[in-house]
Amino acid sequence: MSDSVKLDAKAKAAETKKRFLDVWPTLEGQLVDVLKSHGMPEDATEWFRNNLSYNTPHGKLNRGISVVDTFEILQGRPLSSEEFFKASVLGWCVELLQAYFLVADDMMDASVTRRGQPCWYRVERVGNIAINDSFMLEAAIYHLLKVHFRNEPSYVYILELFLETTLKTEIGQLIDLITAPEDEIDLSKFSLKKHQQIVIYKTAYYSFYLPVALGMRYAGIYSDEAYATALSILIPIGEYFQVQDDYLDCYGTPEQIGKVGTDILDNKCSWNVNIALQKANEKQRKVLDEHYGRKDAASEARVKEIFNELQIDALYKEYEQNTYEKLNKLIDAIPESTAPAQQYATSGNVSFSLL
Ligand code: GPP
Ligand code: MG
Ligand code: MG
Ligand code: MG
Repeated sequence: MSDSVKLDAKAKAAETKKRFLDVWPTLEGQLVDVLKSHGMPEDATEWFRNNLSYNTPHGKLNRGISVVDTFEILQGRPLSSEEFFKASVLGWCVELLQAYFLVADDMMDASVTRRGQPCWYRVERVGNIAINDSFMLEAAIYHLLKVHFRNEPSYVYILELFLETTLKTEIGQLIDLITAPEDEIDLSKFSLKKHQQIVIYKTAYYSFYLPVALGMRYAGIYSDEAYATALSILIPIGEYFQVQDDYLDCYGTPEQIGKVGTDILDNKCSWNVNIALQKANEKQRKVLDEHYGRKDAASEARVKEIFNELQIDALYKEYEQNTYEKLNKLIDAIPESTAPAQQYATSGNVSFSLL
């Protein structure tokens, strides 16, 4: 890709992000109005507004914008304002799903910060109310879909996509959690196979397949084969993305990732520990057995020392390069007939600026 084409793509992405963000206040207003229409007191409407605005619009927004991009690529022309707005509603519903998951996930993982601010449950006066707040973020999705999509032929398909993806993600979260019991640390239960199953279910479906499938449904695509092709690429991309999340949990700075990693303390079946278990000698394995998943900073530091001795950092870079090449091959192998209109396709290599 030439420098000027790259610049054009960057400018277009910045413009799309700005237009996407501009849609949010309208949707937030419509959601807060629901409580007003039920005659709720001011403190309840303000609570819901804070819940929405604290937890929904401050992320990277890749998932939400991906719906808009998919829809536009499939149209093969710039979107009208109304089309942009409606595709953005679907995108914001994906961001609400993500907000719902993150508020709950941070409680389950005992996390401290998210997107550079305290996790919602750690905000003064919130605490366990965050459980109900996460449910309300989920309910917000179905309200917006009813308001904006009830008369669309794709309505039921869109509902089905949200519901089925939620179930898959919750199954993924279940296996993530029960593979990481707090009181029964047994590293022999971990494996890369198990890790792969966890990450596909807890992350790949909702983060990568859902946004693209929504764009396809709204564009009126009915071919099962087209969805199967999308799945065959997007699940491996999602798997890569969660391996990167696991890697950064240990090696990313809080400034870079907006959160403090908890995977070692939480006894998580993460990519780092699985690779470490494959490479460790007897002595290193003993340290991992004694210190992984213990809720103290000294044990966490001992595990990090072993990770450094085993050069997990370099092994991740190698994994990343190999995966990048594999994913590009998968994309190149898609038959031309299923490829979208050329001038709007993000043809060539996948962009990995997924953070
Ligand atoms: C990422 O796991 C997966 C999720 C956020 C899905 C949660 C699903 C629920 C049903 C609650 P993670 O814990 O590694 O993410 P992070 O590192 O961002 O905390
Ligand atoms: Mg987490
Ligand atoms: Mg988690
Ligand atoms: Mg993580």
